[in-house]
Order: sequence, then C-alpha cells, then structure tokens
Amino acid sequence: MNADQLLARTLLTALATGGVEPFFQPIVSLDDGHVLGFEVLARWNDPEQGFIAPDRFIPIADRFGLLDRLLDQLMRTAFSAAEDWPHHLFLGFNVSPTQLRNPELATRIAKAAMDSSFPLSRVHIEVTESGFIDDLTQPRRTLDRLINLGCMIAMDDFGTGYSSLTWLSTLPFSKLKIDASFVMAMEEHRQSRKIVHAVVSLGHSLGLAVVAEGVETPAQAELLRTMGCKLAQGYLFGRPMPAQQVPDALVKLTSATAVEGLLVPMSLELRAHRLSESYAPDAAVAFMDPAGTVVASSTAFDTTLDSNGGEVAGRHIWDLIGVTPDTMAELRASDLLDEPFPAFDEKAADGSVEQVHIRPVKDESSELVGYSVEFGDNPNPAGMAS
Ligand code: G
Ligand code: G
Ligand code: MN
Repeated sequence: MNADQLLARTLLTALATGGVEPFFQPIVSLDDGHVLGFEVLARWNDPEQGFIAPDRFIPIADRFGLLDRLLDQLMRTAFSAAEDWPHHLFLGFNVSPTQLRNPELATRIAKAAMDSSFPLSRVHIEVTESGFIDDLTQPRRTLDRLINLGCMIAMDDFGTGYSSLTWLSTLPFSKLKIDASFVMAMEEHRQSRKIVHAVVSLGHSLGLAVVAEGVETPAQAELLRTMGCKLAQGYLFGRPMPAQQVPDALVKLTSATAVEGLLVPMSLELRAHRLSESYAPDAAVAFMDPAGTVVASSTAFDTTLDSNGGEVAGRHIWDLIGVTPDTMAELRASDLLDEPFPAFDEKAADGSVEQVHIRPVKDESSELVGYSVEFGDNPNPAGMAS
C-alpha cells in the first residue's frame, strides 16, 4: 500500500469517527462589514499525524471517491453547529466537479439539510473549476436540481481554471468568487487590479453576486469597494475558525467599532495618503473626515500650526484653526451648491498670516469622503481634480 492509499484509508476512518471537522470563515458585506454567511472548510487533525492540510487530503479524497462522505459529514456537523446562529446566515460548501457527476448528490445534500431542519435556501454550493470536464450534462442537471431545492451556486476560484468563461456561460451560477491570487496581487500589480475590476464588472453584468477572496489588508478592502465589489472573505475579516468561536466572531464583526476599524477610517487615510502624493513634499496640507477630525497631515502643516510640529492627526479642525464646528455645515452647504468654500486668513505659529483653503475630497462615485485643508496661496493645486 502506498502513502496515498494509506492516507485515504486513515481518512475513511477519520470520517467515520468525526475526525474531520468543519471550520467556518466569514463572508462579509464590504458596505458595512456585516457577516452574511460562512464558507465551510474541512480541517483534519489526526491523533497520530497531527494536522493534515486540505491541500494534501482533498485531492486524495477526490481520487479515492471520499468527497461525498466528507461533504455529508461536514454538512451534518455544520448544520447542527449553526442551529443557534442567526437565521439569515448562509453556509457555503465546497463541491468538486467530479461530485457533480454523481446523480445522487442533490438528493444527499437535500437529505442532510432536511435531517437537521436546515433550510436549503441557506445552503450555498461552491464549485471549483479545478479539472477539465468535457461533458457538462450531468453537472448541469445536478446544479439545476440544487437550485430547485433552493440552494445558491457559486463559481469558486474564478480565473484560475481551464475554461472559466465556458463554465460561467453554461452552468447556472448566481455567485462568483474571485480567486485570492488576483486579490492579493492587486496592490502591487496594476494588471491584477485591472483583472479584479473587470471580473467584478463582468459578474455584475451577468447578474451575479461577486465575492473577493483572500482579502488581507484594509487597503485591499478599500480598493475592492471603490471597484464596486460588495462582498469579501479573507483574513482581514476572519480566519477559518471552529464552530465554538463563531458566536464571538459574529459579535466582534458586527460591532460598529470593528466595522469602522476594518473599513471606514482606513478608507480616508488611504485616500489621504494617495492625495498627499499629488502635493509638493513641502505642502502644508491635512485631510479631515466629514465630521472635522483630522486623519492625516503633512509635516509642513503640523509645523505651520505649532513650531514644535506637534501631531495634529486625531484632533478636531476647530481646535487647530479659526473655524467652528458650524463650519462643517457651511462646508457641506457650499459643496451641495457647487460653490468653493471661501479661503480665509490664519495666523501661523511663526506669526505670519497665510490663506487657508478647504476643499471637498470625493470618491469615485462622487461621495464626499472628507476635506483637504491647505495653507498657502495656491488656489488650485495639482491633483485636486477629484
Ligand atoms: O483552508 P483551505 O486550506 O481550507 O483549503 C484548501 C483547499 O481545500 C481549498 O481549495 C478549498 O476549496 C479546499 N477544501 C476545503 N474544504 C473542502 C471540502 O470540504 N471539500 C472540497 N471539495 N474542498 C475543500
Ligand atoms: O479554494 P477555496 O477558495 O475554496 O479555498 C479557500 C482557501 O483560501 C482556504 O484554504 C482558506 O484557508 C484560504 N484563505 C481564506 N482567506 C485567506 C486569506 O485572506 N489569505 C490567504 N492566504 N488564504 C486565505
Ligand atoms: Mn471555496
């Protein structure tokens, strides 16, 4: 018996004795960070061999025909664990293309859900386009049956397979998951950014929900949001976790501060960072959020206000220069009327008098994200054509 056969045999035993456990990774809304559901991922901790990576045992399970048992086991455990979780959450299960050829698959899934009284409308099926399949007749039939039962079908790892577009046009998907490799390369590589953007648009134009996988940084989340991507999954929001940790994670991910920490202030900071690159290095400029809190400032800005160069980020603008909290409303009004907010004079720390310009900063969809505050006489600095 070779190593693979041995592993398959150990896996078979593990499946019978509950040695393979479902882990849950949150899938969140990029609009507000709320959890919409979880992807269920198999984790195998063997008493003798320790943790065995899915990348090792999934292909073996596939080759030895054990994936249906694995799915059955994961579903039953996951449905039972999810009994007390909020009832709007979906669970997404991975199904390999070979499993779709099995005419019994839909029945087995329906039975597992019904035995646990878990609504099939909360069952999502993620199909990886991992192998070449020439005949899509039975896969299509299986997916149609699952849809009739109320399940939602997702195309997993989009962009990495052999014939993504053929699959997309032939099989009844309603969700598309962009492969993590594109998302992770997005900040570094323009090409990946363009691919992700194009895939988001493609998905939406086909009426599909689009999920970005592998989101690890707030900057990636922000980029995805500006691209119109509404759903995301990745370490930034949560790693795959055992069922016991899910209730706590739901509380954390739902609390307003967590959501802000993940998405909102970073978005302006990132924007401020980008904008500041379009200014001269010695420009005295700061960025504040729509409520008047400074989120970023240049060194020149800090020293103009305070010759010691004390940090101003985090402070209210009215504590720093001669405006009042009411100024925020005036700023909003002049923006609505499309009128520039009048420049005013401000006494600098060194005693000189300089003009201050406050201008709105907009995102790609013309939403107000904050204001720039700049010392100097330049009424129209480069890079402010936001
Ligand atoms: O966490 P991650 O290392 O779980 O998973 C690695 C790979 O294994 C991924 O491609 C994932 O889709 C796959 N995988 C994880 N769990 C399952 C499962 O239950 N069934 C199938 N078919 N694939 C799985
Ligand atoms: O192939 P599929 O998309 O089903 O697999 C999901 C895989 O991606 C799992 O192995 C999961 O552990 C992994 N994963 C999920 N989020 C992240 C992430 O933010 N970064 C990395 N590197 N992997 C992730
Ligand atoms: Mn998946």
